[in-house]
Amino acid sequence: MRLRRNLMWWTKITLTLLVFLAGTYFTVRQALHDARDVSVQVRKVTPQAKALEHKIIATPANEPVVPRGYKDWHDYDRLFKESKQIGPGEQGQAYNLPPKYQNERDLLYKVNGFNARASDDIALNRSLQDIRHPKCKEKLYLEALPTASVVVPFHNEHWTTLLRTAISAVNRSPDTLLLEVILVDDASTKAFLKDKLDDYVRENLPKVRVVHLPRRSGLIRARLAGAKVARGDVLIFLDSHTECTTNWLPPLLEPIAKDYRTCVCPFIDVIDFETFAYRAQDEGARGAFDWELFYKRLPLLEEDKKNMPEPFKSPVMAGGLFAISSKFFWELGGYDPGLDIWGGEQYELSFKIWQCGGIMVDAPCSRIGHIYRKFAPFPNPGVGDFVGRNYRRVAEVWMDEYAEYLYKRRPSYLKLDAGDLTEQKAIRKRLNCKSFKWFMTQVAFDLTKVYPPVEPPNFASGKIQSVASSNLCVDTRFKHHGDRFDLQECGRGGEQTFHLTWHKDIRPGKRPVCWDVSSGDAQAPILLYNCHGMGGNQLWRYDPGFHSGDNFTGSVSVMYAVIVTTANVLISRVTMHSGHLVQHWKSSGLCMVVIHVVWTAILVTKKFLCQRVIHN
Ligand SMILES: [Mn+2]
Repeated sequence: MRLRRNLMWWTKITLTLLVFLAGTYFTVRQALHDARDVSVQVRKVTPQAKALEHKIIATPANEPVVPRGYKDWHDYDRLFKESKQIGPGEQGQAYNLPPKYQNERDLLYKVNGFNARASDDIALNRSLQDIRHPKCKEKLYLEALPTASVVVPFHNEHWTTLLRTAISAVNRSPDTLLLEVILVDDASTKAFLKDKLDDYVRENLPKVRVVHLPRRSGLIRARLAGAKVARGDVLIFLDSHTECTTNWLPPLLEPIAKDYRTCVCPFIDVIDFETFAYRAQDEGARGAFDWELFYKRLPLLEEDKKNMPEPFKSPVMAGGLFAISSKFFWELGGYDPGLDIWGGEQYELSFKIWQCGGIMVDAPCSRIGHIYRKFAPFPNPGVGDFVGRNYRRVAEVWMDEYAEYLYKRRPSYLKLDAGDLTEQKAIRKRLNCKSFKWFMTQVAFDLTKVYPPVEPPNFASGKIQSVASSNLCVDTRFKHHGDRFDLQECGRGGEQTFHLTWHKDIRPGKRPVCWDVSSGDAQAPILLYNCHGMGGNQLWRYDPGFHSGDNFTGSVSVMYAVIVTTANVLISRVTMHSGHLVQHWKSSGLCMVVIHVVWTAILVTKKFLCQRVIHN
């Protein structure tokens, strides 16, 4: 017993001694090491060195403090080099192709739907102006960000626009973050997209590779094919005629680094289809849809505006450009492989993300330009109403009782065979996803205010007939977005029935085009424009008690009235003069007629002036 206690005592003493000796050894060693370092760094302590040392220790308030774990990801060397670049389209400026290339231009326009000949004169690594929110320039992002694979599906893309997509992504990404750019050739028929592309990429773009699909698969399956071979932590899908701008990548990756179930969309800017000028589309909006599943946008929330340029929540993505972790993408089953060609996939993925535990945000500091084509140059590869079939699949699996609102507007979808939905419904069950009602009330909570599931009735419907020449009626003659229209003989074919809808816009027939005045000129033409249902340039109202010359006691100070010349339907500014409307056009010498409206649906005989009202 005693022996044992002695032994323990000796052991304790020995251990304490050992710890003490080891401690002394390391302290002395560190001191010697430090002394050596100091002797190397400060050979002679000059006043300047002292000041410098002081500055480093006591960082003045105006110097940026980089918090631990964060980093300024800007590539300042590249930014400086790009700022010196000059030439066609440089700094994102418009490039006007010299007229001598008109023939080449026309040929390439036909096959691309944009001015591809102009693109050919613009450097593949052209510079762009920095149009980001000013605060983006100072933003720091996590140092530890996941790696990214960029997936770019294409079918018969033009050479220079395709390469500019890849090169802008590579050049403007930190080397450590961008693993690869995968170009997925969806069975293109242009010869240069085969061996020539493979050779070019092999020789010039080590991070880029091309995957050729053996047969035409459509956008959705081409994206899936690219995603399957991607090795990065994050999948970034891009369109094949885009340009990534400065520091676009870290803002897409950071929200995913913080929570892998976040899907992030960049701001999509506009590359002009004619001149390749780079400009903003807007400064942000939340993605939405109407009940025919047309993509729409909702205004930012007050808190989103206040937090700019921090990422804000968005109910659905536009579709073409987004980042998602590979892990989450495949947990969700990727895209429904039963979706054909294109259409509806952006809703399928968006609903799935939200309903199955993820979130979707837009990152204002990540901006990518996109060429919106003037027209679609390719024939549709799909059979029958493939978009309708896709919508039906999405509605059946994800939209619950809200699917009825779609079918009510598109009864033909009920007759389409959507195919086998077992696997998709199993995913929803397996991931314990929430209901569509949850999505509509918690995520897209303001959507039904703008796009009510059951449309309120029109305010009025009928012909718009000239009072001065009662045989003439406004006729849009089935014209399209961007077109003007005029008067025709009443009842002579054409498109002469109009609706003043509950959106307070005017639509011919049942088409989603609206009367729109985008110019602020005193006598601006009224054009047909895709309806946005948000008032603004498309806000019209009528005042049944109002006739020209009447006293006007409304609260608005500037009013416009619909007038017509022999050739155009115009809008004209009318101003108040001591309580009376002064009609400017009367003194201008032009031949114009005030249009009176006969709204047969509501007021069979009463005539009144249709006004467009600008609220100051
Ligand atoms: Mn596109």
